[in-house]
Amino acid sequence: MTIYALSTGPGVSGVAIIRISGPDTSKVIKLLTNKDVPRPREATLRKINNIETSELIDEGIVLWFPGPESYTGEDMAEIQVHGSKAVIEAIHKNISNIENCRFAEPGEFTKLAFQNGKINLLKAESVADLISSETEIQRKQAVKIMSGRSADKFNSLREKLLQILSHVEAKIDFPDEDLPKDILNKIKKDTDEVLKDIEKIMNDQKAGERIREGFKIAILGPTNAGKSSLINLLSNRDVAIVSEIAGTTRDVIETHLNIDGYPVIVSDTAGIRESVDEIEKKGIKLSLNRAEEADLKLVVVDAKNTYFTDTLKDLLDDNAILVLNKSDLLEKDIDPEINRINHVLISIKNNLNIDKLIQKIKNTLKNKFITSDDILITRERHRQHLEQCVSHLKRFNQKKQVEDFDIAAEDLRLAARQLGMIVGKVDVEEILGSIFNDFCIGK
Ligand SMILES: Nc1nc2c(ncn2[C@@H]2O[C@H](COP(=O)(O)OP(=O)(O)OP(=O)(O)O)[C@@H](O)[C@H]2O)c(=O)[nH]1
Ligand SMILES: [Mg+2]
Repeated sequence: MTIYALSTGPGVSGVAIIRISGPDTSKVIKLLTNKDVPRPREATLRKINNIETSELIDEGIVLWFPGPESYTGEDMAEIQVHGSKAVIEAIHKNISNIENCRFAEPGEFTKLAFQNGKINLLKAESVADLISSETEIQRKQAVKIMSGRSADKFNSLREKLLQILSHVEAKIDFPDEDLPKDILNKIKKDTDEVLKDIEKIMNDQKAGERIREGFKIAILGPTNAGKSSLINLLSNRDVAIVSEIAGTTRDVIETHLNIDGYPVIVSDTAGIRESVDEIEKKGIKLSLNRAEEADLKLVVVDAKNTYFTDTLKDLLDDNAILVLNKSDLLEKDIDPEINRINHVLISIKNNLNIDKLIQKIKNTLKNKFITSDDILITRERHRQHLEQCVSHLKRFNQKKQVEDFDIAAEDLRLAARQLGMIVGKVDVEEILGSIFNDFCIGK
């Protein structure tokens, strides 16, 4: 099958690129241009014609990438035309009428690249991450994974396991043979090393996933404290309704922001108070759920009314910043007991100390992402394979006795397989769908 799709963004643009990949690519180009394919990888101006009527559709650049030296590994071409809906549609329609040609599925070009051994699975995922990166730190992370550092690490750990496995298998295959005495100790020591390495990789506070998905900040506190006013201020637009009526916000309101390159998802929540209203009670429950999931809690309280219920006290842990709002209304000093807690005193109304609050948020983000240089895990999928690997290795270590050796080998094999699945070194058909479905068409 030969596939085709628009690879540039939809809508009107100066230039649009249509990509074609598959065995009939050269036929497509010949039919559309009425000429032979251009020289490989040389931008060549061609007239693109309607195949049936020979009527000119547009003029553009044709690039010919004969396989296997192409992105997908197959014969490929790119047609660069004017980015008009009508031009793109006309070209698509013409290609669709050619035998064995069909519109590409989301991520199919990259999937082909992986299947044809052009890139590994981690690189394929990082292509998707780079395309969807919105902040600088996300871009940097995607490019780093793309360069292959994580793949190298996971591959080397897998190689180590396979090496240990060969020692174990030697022992199984030649049970009577006198293997060096210390071989058992070495096997144990080597697996322990791999185990420690993996546990270290996993002990990353999920920074990689946070960078990819966004750092979760929940705004919490009693009713009327100014929580919705704060989310509006941070996002620079009216995302939530603000009113002097206590209990205005009922649902969780979420907005994605970029704070100094760090991607964050801020949620405004229902004010916490004793309530008999069923809907409000549900809202408060959602608030408390958000508090649990959050990487950082902003507990907003009215500065002149700082009575803390037990629920509010519970929220103020290491992952919380206490925000005392409405400083403009403050007539006397803050309650000395509250003053002792680390806090920021602000007035959203008068725009006072907001920069200080943002600085405090930024510092927290920086501290959380401080290990960003060592990040190797960017998706839950990677973490799950590593967890599985660790549990197989632990099982293997328990069976270190000579008698258990043949079953122990299976644990090692399974552990190595899990590492292989991260990079895509083993049969991974089962996970392919879920990965490439996240892509957009034309990638
Ligand atoms: N004086 C003063 N009023 C403020 C300040 N910040 C917010 N307000 C007002 O306080 C009231 C409540 O603000 P909201 O942002 O709706 O409060 P909330 O915490 O979201 O309230 P709920 O959704 O009911 O839980 C509104 O009338 C705001 O205009 C401030 O810094 N100073
Ligand atoms: Mg509100």
